[in-house]
Amino acid sequence: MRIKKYVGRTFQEAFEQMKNELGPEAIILNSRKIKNGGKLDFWGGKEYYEITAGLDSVSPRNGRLRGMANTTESSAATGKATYANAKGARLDTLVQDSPKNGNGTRPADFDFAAWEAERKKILEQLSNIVELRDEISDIKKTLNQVADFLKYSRMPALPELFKEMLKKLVDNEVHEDLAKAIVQTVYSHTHMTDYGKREVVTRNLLNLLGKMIKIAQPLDKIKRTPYVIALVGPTGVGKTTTIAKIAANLKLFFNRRVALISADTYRIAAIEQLQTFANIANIPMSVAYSPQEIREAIYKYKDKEIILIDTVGRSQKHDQHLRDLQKFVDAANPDEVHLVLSLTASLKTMLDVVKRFQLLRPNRFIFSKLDESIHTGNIINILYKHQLPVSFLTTGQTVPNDIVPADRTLLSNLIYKGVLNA
Ligand SMILES: Nc1nc2c(ncn2[C@@H]2O[C@H](COP(=O)(O)OP(=O)(O)OP(=O)(O)O)[C@@H](O)[C@H]2O)c(=O)[nH]1
Ligand SMILES: [Mg+2]
Repeated sequence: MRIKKYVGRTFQEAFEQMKNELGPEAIILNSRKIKNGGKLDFWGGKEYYEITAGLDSVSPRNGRLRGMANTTESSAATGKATYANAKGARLDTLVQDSPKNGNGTRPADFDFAAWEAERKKILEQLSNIVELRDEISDIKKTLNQVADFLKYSRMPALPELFKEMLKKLVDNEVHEDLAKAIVQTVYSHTHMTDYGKREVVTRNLLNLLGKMIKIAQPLDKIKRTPYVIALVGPTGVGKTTTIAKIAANLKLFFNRRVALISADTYRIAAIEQLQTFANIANIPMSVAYSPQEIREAIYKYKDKEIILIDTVGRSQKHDQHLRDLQKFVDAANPDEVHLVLSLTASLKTMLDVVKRFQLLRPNRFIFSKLDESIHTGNIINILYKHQLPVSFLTTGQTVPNDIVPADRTLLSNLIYKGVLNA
């Protein structure tokens, strides 16, 4: 196939050139409107139209083509040709001279004026389509530029590694505004000569994330006894399982005297669940059916070092349920209240839970179900808004193994890379 470009001040002008040179077999491969035409700007910054046309073979009629300058050869099997054919861009009817009889004369009744008018109309329509398409593509371009501007407005010309870092944080669901602020801070704390050093840049980021996170004092280091800890949170986030894991670890690995209280009188299965574990691990356990019974149970375990209280899971949407739960927690007067947040929940849900559970005055976070989570960036989203220390992460259903005490390095890696050990 021979391909050539035609340029005109109007679509029609370019089209006429094409028609004259290539004749009725021509196929329009592409057409566009060009503004401020760069190197080709011989019309002084005005718009012009460009038609890229192709011709399958050289016929006697358009034999001129052979000697044409700027004509390029290309395979007939190119995607463009297929595109053109598929679009039905064959313009025989337009390019043709007016219909003729076999002897080369026009039929007597042929209305040349009407034929010319029709031909002109089609050309105008074609020209309008090209304009419209260009306008849409201009709008698209502008929209993309606006979106990019909004995204990166406060971070012009960031070095590549920082842009990559921003993308990775956002991919891991760190809120975009927060991710930008983080990257900006890392950027301003990185020496210019280190902008291209991945190791240095990553270390600076992990250090910053580490500084944004508070870590709870490890429970095995607790001195004041009995130390009372309650776990609260929405239904099914893993409170009871986590209590069992904490209790087992404190007893088995740190040889601490531990006791359990179940205040989940709403679900009989919950009591059984914890009781079964307590029996196996040989840990004393009491059930409290009222706030008063919680006080009694704590008194009963006054010689223990750590008392862990399991509470009923409550939807953050039920104010009355939360107020009932508050009475139990207040009665226990706990040293620590750990709010368990499942990492499988959306940021919106997690933030709503944190807000509603303020009633119970939590002073620690436990992030559960890390193994099922796909957006660990939410950890920093939460911690940035609510500056509570993190005590544990839970990583599966197995008691007592699937729990990890919070740690700065581990959490920073998790937020940035989405994995525990990287
Ligand atoms: N994948 C995964 N599942 C977990 C984890 N922790 C708990 N689970 C599971 O989540 C489900 C609910 O756990 P529970 O410990 O009963 O949750 P809860 O918060 O006490 O639930 P309620 O008392 O009903 O509010 C169980 O199937 C657990 O095995 C975890 O870290 N990862
Ligand atoms: Mg439970």
